[in-house]
Amino acid sequence: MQISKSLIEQNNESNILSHTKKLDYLKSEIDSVEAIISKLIAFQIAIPSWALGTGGTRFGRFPGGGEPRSLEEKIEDVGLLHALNQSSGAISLHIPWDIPQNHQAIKTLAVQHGLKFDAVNSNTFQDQKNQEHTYKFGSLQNVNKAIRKQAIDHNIEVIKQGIELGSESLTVWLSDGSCFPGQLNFRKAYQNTLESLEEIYAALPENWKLFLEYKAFEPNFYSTTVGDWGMSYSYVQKLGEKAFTLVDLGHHLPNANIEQIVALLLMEGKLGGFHFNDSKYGDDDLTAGAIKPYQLFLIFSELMDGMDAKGMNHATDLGWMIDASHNVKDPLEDLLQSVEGIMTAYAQALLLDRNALEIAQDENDVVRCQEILQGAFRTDVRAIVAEARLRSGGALNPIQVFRNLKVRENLIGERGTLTVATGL
Ligand code: PSV
Ligand code: MN
Repeated sequence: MQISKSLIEQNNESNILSHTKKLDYLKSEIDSVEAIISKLIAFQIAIPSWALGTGGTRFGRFPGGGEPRSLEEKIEDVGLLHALNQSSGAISLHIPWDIPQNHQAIKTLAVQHGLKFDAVNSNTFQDQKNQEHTYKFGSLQNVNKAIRKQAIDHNIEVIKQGIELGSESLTVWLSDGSCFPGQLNFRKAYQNTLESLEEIYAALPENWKLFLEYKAFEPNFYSTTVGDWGMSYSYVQKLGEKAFTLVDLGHHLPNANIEQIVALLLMEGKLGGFHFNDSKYGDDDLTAGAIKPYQLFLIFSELMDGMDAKGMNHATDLGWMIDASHNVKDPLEDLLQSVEGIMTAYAQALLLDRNALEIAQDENDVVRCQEILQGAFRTDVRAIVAEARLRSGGALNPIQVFRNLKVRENLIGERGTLTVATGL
């Protein structure tokens, strides 16, 4: 299914009056509205190929039907999102879930939908059919050299796939670790992992980046070999200038101060990118901004402060991606909400009067600091975000259009009710 521009325009017409009223009000209150809109238009958030189907838990899965059955259909789904919001212009593939049969045809299809290929992701956390060695006791950390080599070779193969598609980064997330005290020698596991990563790093093309994602626990429950930002930082620091830490918002211990982590990684030149999602308890992979929108805003405030201090380009100098999926929403509606949540936090952070905040900080005026910060957070910027979509040819209200056009019903008609997308 494809959504035509004229259908989006028709729907926009029914919303334009109330939208213009809200936008005019914001323009009368805020000087920087036009500058914020330009930045929002340039900002794109990559969609993970594995979030297009219904996620599940180990207790069950309740698919809604019409899920993409192939890489081609995953690209079509991201194309639908991008047509609606004009902010999801990239897809991130997970190998081997998404191995292209014909790279040129896949690239052409992506271009037709206005999409680029974001980071490619390797998978050494599952055993694949016909795989020689098991990753039960880890991959890059494994005590067995042949297993480490198999995992290294897989990552190098993923880089090759990415080169064919025009991707420019590899994200490595390892489930490596241990479930019980004494199971693993921490120092040996670290050393093996580092040496394995060095071999993968050596296979990176000149213009590529390697993102090393950390996670506190799960599936290992006693130790994780890249368990937090400090560990990831220590590896990427040793690997070299093309290696960076990737922050997945759900991968911290409860109440971690993620905005501070982000600020320091950025200051050290080692922040590579994000996997956005939200959570209450663990790696819940819920819609970005659904549970802790203030945290998302604070993260973006630190990002803007740190990126501007280094003269970085907001749109291109970090990897922006969603990593969410779950059981009870339509996955495409959920992704539309996640993108909206991220754009809202970005717009609010752009609104923040950082000069005023700095003066208040330097005067230790804690009350004023909070007033300034929360003044930006509590501004309803939805009309600004919608205007950015409108100007780039998207929908004022993407979910309303998705529902009015019966996109899910159409996808079920095309693909059937029993489809299962590959991936988690
Ligand atoms: C692991 O929990 C993770 O966040 C990594 O990014 C994986 O590649 C992804 O989820 C998919 O399982
Ligand atoms: Mn992730």
